[in-house]
Amino acid sequence: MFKNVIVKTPCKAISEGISSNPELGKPDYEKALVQHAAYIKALESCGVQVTVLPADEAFPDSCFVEDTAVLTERCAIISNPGAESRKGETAAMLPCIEQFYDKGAIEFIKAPGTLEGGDVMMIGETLYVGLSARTNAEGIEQFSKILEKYGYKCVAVPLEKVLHLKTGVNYLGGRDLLVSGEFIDKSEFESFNKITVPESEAYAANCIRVNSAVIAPEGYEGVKKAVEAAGYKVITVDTSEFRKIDGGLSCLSLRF
Ligand code: CIR
Repeated sequence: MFKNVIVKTPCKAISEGISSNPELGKPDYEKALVQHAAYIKALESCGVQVTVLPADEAFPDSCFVEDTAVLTERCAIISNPGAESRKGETAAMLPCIEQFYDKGAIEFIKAPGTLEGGDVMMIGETLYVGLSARTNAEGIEQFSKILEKYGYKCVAVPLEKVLHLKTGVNYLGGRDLLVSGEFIDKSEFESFNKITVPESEAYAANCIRVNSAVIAPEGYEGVKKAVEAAGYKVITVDTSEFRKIDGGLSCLSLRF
């Protein structure tokens, strides 16, 4: 069960966020605010307490708080984003995390190691971490040592195409994983029950399970039906503006 969620209000500079899909256009700030507010409502309907941090104009991608930290029951790990323009986001997040964790239980990924939280998926006591364009081998090495100290296991998963691990694989509950593209056949996940997302709905592989429900992006009926058929209650929210800069549902929050 998650009790807490941290989110950050999108800033006006969101229009300058990093995008691998410039053909989708730039996010509309006003629309992003409306969608973000609906996202918070959806989270609250799942019984979590949402901490909303103010917008930070210095960092266009700063609403994607997931990338700044990995929060577990036993420790918080402050990341070191691989994207140059995002590195300063972690310092801004630290005071908030200090309100929830003892100083001694806050760890840090340090340069030359890089790691972004979007590359980390936690299933029980195992944390899968993507070796990606944003998370390097040194970052994973540091992460693994930290996790070992707290009794967690780390499994590295080399990525081939997607931005982050959770762009294409997300844990729903029990043994259920939502998988798309390169994750359909990866050996690391062969023992799971896989709900396969078709290429045409690949964006919706990034859903989040929050207590009694799965929050999914609006407009991906195939994924919604498949997740419902697996026995989950689904809540949908419109994420069109975040999608324009490669942001999904998980990226917008830290859940713990
Ligand atoms: C970036 O490229 O860093 C942002 N535009 C999108 C971050 C998405 N975060 C995530 O998947 N955890």
